[in-house]
This record gives sequence, C-alpha cells and structure tokens, in this order.
Amino acid sequence: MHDPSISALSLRLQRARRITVLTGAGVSAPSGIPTFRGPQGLWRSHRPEDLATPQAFGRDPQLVWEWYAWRRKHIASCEPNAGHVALARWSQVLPCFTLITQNVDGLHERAGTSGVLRFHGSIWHLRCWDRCGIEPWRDDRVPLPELPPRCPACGGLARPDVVWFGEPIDHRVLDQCQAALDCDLFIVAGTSSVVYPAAGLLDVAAARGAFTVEINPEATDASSRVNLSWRGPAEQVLPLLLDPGP
Ligand code: BJW
Ligand code: ZN
Repeated sequence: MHDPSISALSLRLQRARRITVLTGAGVSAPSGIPTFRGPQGLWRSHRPEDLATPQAFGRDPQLVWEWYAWRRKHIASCEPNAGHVALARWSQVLPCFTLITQNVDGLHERAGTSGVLRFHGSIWHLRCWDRCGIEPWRDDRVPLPELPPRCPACGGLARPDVVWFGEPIDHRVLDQCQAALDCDLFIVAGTSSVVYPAAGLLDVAAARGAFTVEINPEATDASSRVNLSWRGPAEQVLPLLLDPGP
C-alpha cells in the first residue's frame, strides 16, 4: 500500500477507540444490486412516489409488492463483495465497531457482520399494514407463496418492513445509532448522502468530535463536509484499511 493518505487512514482506523461506518447502496453495487440514483439507478426507471411511499402502498399494494418481489428475487441471487467482507472482519476484530446501513438487502449480515443497525429496515422482514400489534417477522421465501402476503396474526395486508419516504426511522434503531455517533472515526461509504435523516448522521458525529471520512468514486453532498473524501470504490478501498499490504 503506497498511497500516503490510505496509509494515514489505515493508521487512524487501527488507533481509533470507537469506529462507526454508515453504508449505502454503492457498497452493494459491485454485488450487482442497483443503486437508487445515478445512470443505472432504480429511480431512473421507477418513480419513488409510485413505489416507496405509504400512499403508494395504500393505492396499489399489488404493484408495490411486485416491485419488492422482483428485488428480493434479484438480491437472493447476489453475493456479498469484498467491501461487505472487509466490514464483517472489522466487526469481528475491532472492539468498538458499529455498522449502520441504509441498505435493506441483508448482504452485510450474509457476509458475517452481526448487530447491523438497519436504518431503512429489511427487505427480508414483513410487518402488518394494519398495525395489529404483531412484531415484524422474517420471511425469506423466494418467491413468496402469496402476493400481497398476509399478516399471520390478523389476516390483513402485510408490507415490507422498510422505511419509505415520509416515514420515521424506528426509534429503537435511531437510539442505537445516536449512541454510535460518539466515536473517534466515522466513515460513510457508498451513499449519495441526499436522504435524511441518514445523511445528517455524519454531521452529528463530526459535532461530537469524530474524524469523518467518505469513500465514494463520485463527489457527493457530503464531500465538502467530511475531513477526508476518498474517491474510490468501497470494495477496493475498505479491504486495504485494516490489512495494509507490504
Ligand atoms: C459507490 C460505488 C462503489 C457506486 N463504492 N460507492 C424534501 C422533499 C421531500 C422530502 C424531504 C425533503 N427533504 C427531506 C425530506 C425527507 C426525505 C428525504 O430525505 N428526501 C430527500 C430525497 C429529499 N426523508 C424521508 O422521508 C425519511 N423519513 C423522514 O424524514 O421522516 C420524517 C418523519 C418524522 C416523524 C414522523 C413522520 C416522518 C425516510 C427516507 C426513507 C428512504 N427510503 C429509501 C427506500 C428504502 C426501502 C427500499 O430499499 O425499498 O431508502 S429511498 C433510497 O435512498 C433507500 C436508500 O437507503 C436511500 C439512500 O440511497 P443511497 O444508499 O445513498 O443510494 P444512492 O443511489 O443515492 O447513492 C449510491 C452512491 O453509491 C452514489 O453516491 C455512488 O457514487 C456510490 N457508488 N458505486 C462506493 N463501488
Ligand atoms: Zn396484523
């Protein structure tokens, strides 16, 4: 590893007491999962207001579920990449490490990271649309036997346990994230940093004294707000940081 800023970042990672990483769709892109924005992004061919709002689901649950069923099938055929694997290793060897992800695909967990804080929920979990009181449940069957699926408790409609536009973040997840923002090093990787409140976590961590880093091949809304904006693909940069080469 010859790049001086990568070496400096690597040293920072090894010396930091508490490290928190926030990932976005770009971390799963090399696994073949489309991002949301950008030339091949999902929002180029699908309008978020038709598919990713509670109003859209209320109007046409079948359409929304068909989109989620298509994504579930695709994700099930994808594998974690070197970026996921590197972060899984960090989670195993760094004593105070927290991984927050905006991704709903479950690839961090499949790579071996436990305790992932799923900021926008999980495509593999469902919950009751009628809020009958049942806790969200996991259902990773592909395909689902019934579309739209039903709540096992009340027989009403089930919905994906994800966070749509206009919906609040689960307060338990938010509390755990807040605690993880008291860190020495905060890294954002593979996110355009345009969706709030996720994009604001960086600023909270910075205000509490963290050194902030962005890893992304493109400049983003966060680039000017971080201490170090590293332009590169997460699957290449992340594996270099903990295990520097010769
Ligand atoms: C690589 C790479 C490689 C490529 N390596 N990098 C103005 C108008 C309307 C609304 C708002 C507004 N201002 C704020 C809002 C609120 C809204 C919001 O932020 N909107 C903005 C878009 C304007 N936020 C919300 O509504 C949130 N809720 C909320 O605010 O609640 C308030 C409330 C309080 C109390 C009561 C009620 C309400 C919720 C946001 C939910 C977002 N949901 C989605 C869908 C999740 C489910 C699903 O997947 O189906 O989350 S949208 C989508 O965007 C998804 C993502 O998690 C999220 C972020 O996207 P991400 O990960 O950044 O992906 P991309 O595609 O944007 O970027 C990819 C990046 O990767 C790029 O930068 C590439 O360069 C990079 N990349 N290859 C590293 N190899
Ligand atoms: Zn129910």
